[in-house]
Amino acid sequence: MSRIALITGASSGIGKATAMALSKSGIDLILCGRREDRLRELSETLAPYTRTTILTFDVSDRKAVTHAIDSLPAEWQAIDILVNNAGNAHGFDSIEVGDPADWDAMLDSNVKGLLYVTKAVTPGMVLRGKGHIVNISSIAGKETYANGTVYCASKAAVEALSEGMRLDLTKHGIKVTNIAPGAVETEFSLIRFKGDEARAGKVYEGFVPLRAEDIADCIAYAVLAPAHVTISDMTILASAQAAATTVYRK
Ligand code: 8X3
Repeated sequence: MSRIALITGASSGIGKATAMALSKSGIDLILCGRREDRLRELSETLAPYTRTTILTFDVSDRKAVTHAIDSLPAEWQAIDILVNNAGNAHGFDSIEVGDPADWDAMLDSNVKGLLYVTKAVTPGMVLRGKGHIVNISSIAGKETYANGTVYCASKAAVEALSEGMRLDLTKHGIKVTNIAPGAVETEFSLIRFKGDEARAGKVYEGFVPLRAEDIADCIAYAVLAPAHVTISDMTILASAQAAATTVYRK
């Protein structure tokens, strides 16, 4: 029987690339996101490879998360793999001028949203005595950089949550993998800089950034590892990147 994976933030970037990668291994997919049109398009692209279903909700809306996941038809309820990918950076400011609305948005999706989805999915995994949770953290969860304080704090929380989930859930046969990407060229910087394309483009200038597919390959590797192997942590940097903000540009 094929496995079922639920991916949050599946409409673009790392989430979408992960859906593509897992579909090639015949894993059935629950594609979650806020943009239904994009999810439908992805579902059609994946149709030759695997079965998919769509859930439209915002991870930061606790009731909507619970309602959406509880409403899954019986054949989709036994989720084997949860990829907690939804999250973003909002704003790039020194702490004294940071916008609390940006802080709320980051903590609500990157931390609380991840928890809400985990809460909706893990009881079933515990009952079945198996499962795999993949949390998408960041190099920013391991290093704090100026102007990214709250984003970094939100990802440091993801690091702690991955560790804690592993402590709580290993006894139930559930694996936990923490994935920490460096500079990946997606909509990430465009959202961080609120649509300023020139500023976002500069982040990836003069070196070859990671592609969403590079991270998806790592996620697929962790998910497809043999039953007795847990990939607990992976940090993936662009080759020109020595640390979060140390990038050698040409
Ligand atoms: C994104 C990576 O280094 O731009 O999570 O903060 S970084």
